[in-house]
Formats: sequence, structure tokens, C-alpha cells
Amino acid sequence: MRQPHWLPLVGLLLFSLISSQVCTICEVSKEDYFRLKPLLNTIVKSKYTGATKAANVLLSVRVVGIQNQTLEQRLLQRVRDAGERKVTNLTSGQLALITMALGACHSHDENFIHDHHLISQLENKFQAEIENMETHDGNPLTNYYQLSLDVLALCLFNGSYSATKVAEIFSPENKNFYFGGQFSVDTGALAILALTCVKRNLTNGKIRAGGKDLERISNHTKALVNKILLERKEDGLLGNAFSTGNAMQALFVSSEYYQESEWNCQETLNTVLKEISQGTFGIPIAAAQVFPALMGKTYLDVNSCVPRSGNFNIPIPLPITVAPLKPPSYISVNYSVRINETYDTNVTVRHGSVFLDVMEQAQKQNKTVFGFTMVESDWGPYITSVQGLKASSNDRTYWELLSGGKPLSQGAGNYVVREGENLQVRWSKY
Ligand code: B12
Ligand SMILES: *[C@@H]1O[C@H](CO)[C@@H](O)[C@H](O)[C@H]1NC(C)=O
Ligand SMILES: *[C@@H]1O[C@H](CO)[C@@H](O)[C@H](O)[C@H]1NC(C)=O
Ligand SMILES: *[C@@H]1O[C@H](CO)[C@@H](O)[C@H](O)[C@H]1NC(C)=O
Ligand SMILES: *[C@@H]1O[C@H](CO)[C@@H](O)[C@H](O)[C@H]1NC(C)=O
Ligand SMILES: *[C@@H]1O[C@H](CO)[C@@H](O)[C@H](O)[C@H]1NC(C)=O
Ligand SMILES: *[C@@H]1O[C@H](CO)[C@@H](O)[C@H](O)[C@H]1NC(C)=O
Ligand SMILES: *[C@@H]1O[C@H](CO)[C@@H](O)[C@H](O)[C@H]1NC(C)=O
Ligand SMILES: *[C@@H]1O[C@H](CO)[C@@H](O)[C@H](O)[C@H]1NC(C)=O
Ligand SMILES: *[C@@H]1O[C@H](CO)[C@@H](O)[C@H](O)[C@H]1NC(C)=O
Repeated sequence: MRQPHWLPLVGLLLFSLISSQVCTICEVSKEDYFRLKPLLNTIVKSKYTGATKAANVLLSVRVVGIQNQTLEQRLLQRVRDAGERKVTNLTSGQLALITMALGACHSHDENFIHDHHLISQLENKFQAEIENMETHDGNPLTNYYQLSLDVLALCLFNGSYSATKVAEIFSPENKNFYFGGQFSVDTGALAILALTCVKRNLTNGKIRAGGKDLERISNHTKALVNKILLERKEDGLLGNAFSTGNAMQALFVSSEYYQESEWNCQETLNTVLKEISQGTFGIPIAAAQVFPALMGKTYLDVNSCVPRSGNFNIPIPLPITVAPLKPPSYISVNYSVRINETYDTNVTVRHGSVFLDVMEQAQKQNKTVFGFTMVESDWGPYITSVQGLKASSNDRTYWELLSGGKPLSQGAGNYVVREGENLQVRWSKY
């Protein structure tokens, strides 16, 4: 029996309809896996003390499919510790990351999520964020990056949340998408992942909602995608090197909202590979955040992991760089604290010192003027106060780090200072 001649056409039409829904993904080819080796080294060699850092890394390790039992057990131990003991002290986003890491890839730790009621605790923390917004001029307890993580985790692990509320708070004009007037690519990217998950669940018909929510969520996603594409730099980075991995994930899952000509994925990928070779992602959290996208994976894949074939451990001859033995040399920089007034000083530190060394040196000179406090975070030391003046989420205030008047894209613990530089910590509003 002959098939009607139009059948293949229907097939083609269906195929193109479906494939337009499917993500356009570029990923590192197998021959280039060796270029990811620095990321892997950073991840396996690090000591993990903080639970959320371990969670972020575990999430990536699982989503990417890195097979290393020793590493996974080490990370898991840290993450479980936090899930058992300190849940009340975690921020909402920290708990969301821990939940996603434990739940990723249907590991046995899913029972842990259930036994320790992590989902209902996350629902409460998300609720508390929203209540804080209602009482503090729209400011959440933490930030929208974390609210996005919350919605993502609740959506992926069948927690309850209101799609209407999500559609309401994630409006792209909301001030929480901006720091000092600048669109935060990381924040927008995580929001797109969260909104996409919610949208998929709405279209599945598994959760109830009006078509209005779906339409608003689609509109928000499209607007956020446009904002990310506007932050594309000449070399293809989206925002900066540290936001690019998150932004790639977002663009992978939202390809129905932009034209292929609007984003050259391969160019972005190549630039990220170049940044890897320059040591840009030298801290585990940075390596963990960029890794999934390079393998064409996103956080939405946590429930459908496929074990990796091919491995990153192709032995490659590492160039042996012998550091020349030089006597320690010193450099001096101009360091200032700006509140309403500016207090400056000339600080001398060893060559190769970081911003934090400068701050400590200045603090020794004059504790009243240059005294500061910090907390250890996943990205390193976060400066919380200078001259006793404390940063506050409720007031959207923080201590901004600058060099030559320009904000730095690294923290005090990682930014290496240079001779004659004008460094500043500035009391700022975001
Ligand atoms: C929100 C946010 C902020 C907020 C934090 C306050 C708040 N209300 O939440 C504000 C706007 C104040 C901020 C400030 C800075 N940030 Co910021 N921030 C973020 C963002 C978008 C989310 C962080 C988060 O909540 N993570 C999730 C939770 C679960 O993890 P967490 O570890 O508990 O989160 C805390 C820390 O991350 C800390 N934090 C936020 N930013 C930074 C930066 C550094 C260097 C450190 C050590 C800690 C830190 O605040 C979070 C909330 O308490 C990330 C994006 C990303 N990809 O991670 C950028 C990000 C971490 N920030 C970055 C930078 C560079 C800074 C600044 C150094 C900018 C500057 N020039 O001053 C300052 C920090 C200065 C200081 N005082 O030490 C970079 C770090 C890159 C790197 N290699 O180190 C990121 C990755 C953005 C980017 N793509 O460039 N940030
Ligand atoms: C696996 O992880 C452990 C612990 O982090 C590390 O010591 C080891 O070198 C890793 N193995 C490989 C093959 O990367
Ligand atoms: C939680 O935080 C409080 C106040 O910061 C502290 O006293 C308490 O020891 C912390 N609890 C845990 C389990 O870390
Ligand atoms: C969430 O619910 C869906 C459909 O009801 C189910 O297929 C899925 O396994 C559930 N996921 C988790 C993590 O419980
Ligand atoms: C919601 O969507 C996520 C991601 O597609 C999926 O893993 C989850 O099972 C869905 N939940 C429900 C209840 O459909
Ligand atoms: C979504 O966007 C379309 C086109 O810009 C607009 O007509 C529509 O009113 C928007 N829908 C909602 C619910 O905001
Ligand atoms: C040091 O920085 C402060 C604040 O930016 C500036 O006022 C001062 O002129 C600088 N000093 C020198 C020697 O450059
Ligand atoms: C800075 O000056 C303004 C205006 O005089 C004042 O309202 C504000 O409290 C001052 N800020 C600080 C941190 O001293
Ligand atoms: C800072 O101090 C060093 C050493 O005391 C000196 O060589 C340098 O000229 C000073 N720099 C400035 C800008 O005053
Ligand atoms: C610190 O600086 C302040 C303001 O310049 C000054 O009044 C104070 O005497 C200084 N303290 C020390 C210990 O040098």
C-alpha cells in the first residue's frame, strides 16, 4: 500500500515544529575535552569546608556526569552535614542548592531530602523571602539569584509554589534584577531557568494555573533573554566570564525566544575555553558554575542525567612552568575608603598580593579608619563592614571594590594588585 505523498511533508513539518522547541546547544567536542582539565583539577584538588560550595560543585559534578566516587563521597559528606544540622541557619538559596545537589540524578540521597523535610523547609524560606519583600520596600532577605534557585528547586522536586506569584515577582523590570542600574546577567539567567521549569510544568498540565500566568511567564522569559543578549561582549562573553556559563544554560533552554543569528554559541564557547587556559576559573565555585554549559547541560537536567561516555582524564603533557626564584619584591598602591568622605593611604605589600592583603596592611596602620570585617563565602572573603559600617540587604547597601574608579569583577581574596594602582572600597547602594 502506498503512503499518501504528503505524509513525509507532515513529518517534516512536525519535526521542524518540535525541533524549534528543542534547545540549540553547542558543547565542547570530545577532542577538546582536555581543555577542560584545568576546571577538573580545580574541582578535585580543592578542600571543601563550606556546605554550599560543596553543594554547587556536587550539583555540577552530577549534572556533567564526572565519574569520581572519592570526590562525590567527599562532597556528599559536607552537603549532608549541612542538611542534617544547620538548615535553620541557611539562606533560601543555600538550601535550594543543597536540595538540588542531593536530588540530582535520582541518587539515593533523594530519600535524605524526604527524611529531612528539605522541600517543606525550602517552601518556608521562599515564603519568608516574599514576606520580607512585602515589608521592606520590595527587598528580599537575600537576592533574586537565590529566589530563582528557590523556584527552580521547588519546581524540579515537586514542591509547592504559586505560579501566579512567580509571574508577579519575576517581572524583568523588577529592581532586583539590577545592581546599581546594571542588569545582572547571572540573576537573569537563573530566573530564566526557573521560569522555564515552571512553564514546562504548566504546559504539562500537572499543576493548575490560568493561561494568564503562562503568558506572563513566557513574556518575562523573552524579555530576560533579550536583556542577556544585550550584555553580549565583542568576544562573545555574556556579562563577564563568571556569568557566561549561567547565561549559556539560560539560552540553551529558551531558544524559542531568539533567532539563531542573534547568538553565536560557538564564539562564546571558544572564548570561555580561552579563559580557562588563562586560569580565569581557578576557584571551585567558578569552575562548577561554568562546567555544565560547556558540556551542553543545564540545571534543568537534574532529573534526566545520562552517564558520560568519554572522560576528561586523557593524559596530556602539561607544560612545566618553572617559576624563577626571585627575591620577594614589594609594590605600593594607593588604598582608600570612601563613605561620604574619602580616607586614603599609601600601602606597601609583596608583589603578587591580593586586595585583601592591602586592606589588612592598611588596617594595621589605622584600625579606626581602615578596620573592616568579612565573612567567608563560596567566592572567598566577602567584605561586610568597614569603619563599623555594615552592609545590609534590607537597605541594598554594600562595600563595593574598585580599581581606578572601576568596579572589580573579582573579590578581595582573589584580585591580584599591581604597582601604583588606585584601590578603593566604597560605601554603595545597589
Ligand atoms: C547577589 C550578588 C551580589 C550582592 C550580594 C548581597 C546580596 N544582597 O545578596 C551584591 C550586589 C552586594 C554583590 C557584591 C559583589 N559582588 Co556579587 N554576586 C551576586 C550574585 C548575583 C549572587 C550571589 C548569591 O546569592 N549566590 C547564591 C548563594 C546561595 O551563595 P552564597 O555564597 O551564600 O552567596 C553569598 C555570596 O555569594 C556573597 N557574594 C556576592 N557577591 C560576592 C562576590 C564575592 C567576591 C564574594 C567573596 C562574595 C559575594 O553574597 C551572597 C549572599 O550573601 C553572584 C552571581 C553568581 N554567579 O554567583 C554575584 C558574584 C558572586 N559577585 C561578584 C562580584 C565580583 C562582586 C563584587 C566583588 C563586585 C564589586 N566590584 O564590588 C561585590 C563584593 C564586594 C565585597 N563586599 O566583598 C562576582 C564574583 C566573581 C569572582 N570571580 O569572584 C559574581 C560571580 C558576579 C559576576 N558574574 O561577576 N554581589
Ligand atoms: C577523584 O577525586 C579525588 C578527591 O577529590 C582526587 O584525589 C582524585 O585525584 C580524583 N581522581 C581523578 C581521576 O580525577
Ligand atoms: C545558627 O546561628 C546562630 C546565630 O548566628 C548561632 O548562635 C548558632 O550556633 C547557629 N547554629 C548552628 C547549628 O550552626
Ligand atoms: C514529580 O512529579 C512527577 C509527575 O507527577 C513525577 O514524574 C516525578 O518523578 C516527580 N519528581 C520527584 C523528584 O519527585
Ligand atoms: C516539572 O518540570 C521538571 C523539569 O522539566 C520535572 O523534572 C518535574 O518532574 C516536573 N514536575 C511536575 C509535577 O510535572
Ligand atoms: C505578552 O506580550 C504580548 C506581546 O508583547 C502582549 O500583547 C501581551 O499582552 C502580554 N501578555 C501579558 C499577560 O502580559
Ligand atoms: C589616592 O586616592 C585618593 C582617592 O581616590 C585620591 O584622592 C588621592 O589623590 C590618591 N593619591 C595619590 C598619591 O594618587
Ligand atoms: C552621608 O551624607 C549624607 C548627607 O549629608 C547623610 O544623610 C548620610 O547619613 C551620610 N552617610 C553616612 C554613611 O555617613
Ligand atoms: C608610597 O610609599 C613608598 C615607600 O614608602 C614610596 O616609594 C612611594 O613613592 C609612595 N607612593 C606614593 C604615591 O606616595
Ligand atoms: C587614624 O586616622 C584618624 C583620622 O585621620 C586620626 O585621627 C587618628 O589619630 C589615626 N590613628 C592612628 C592610630 O594613627
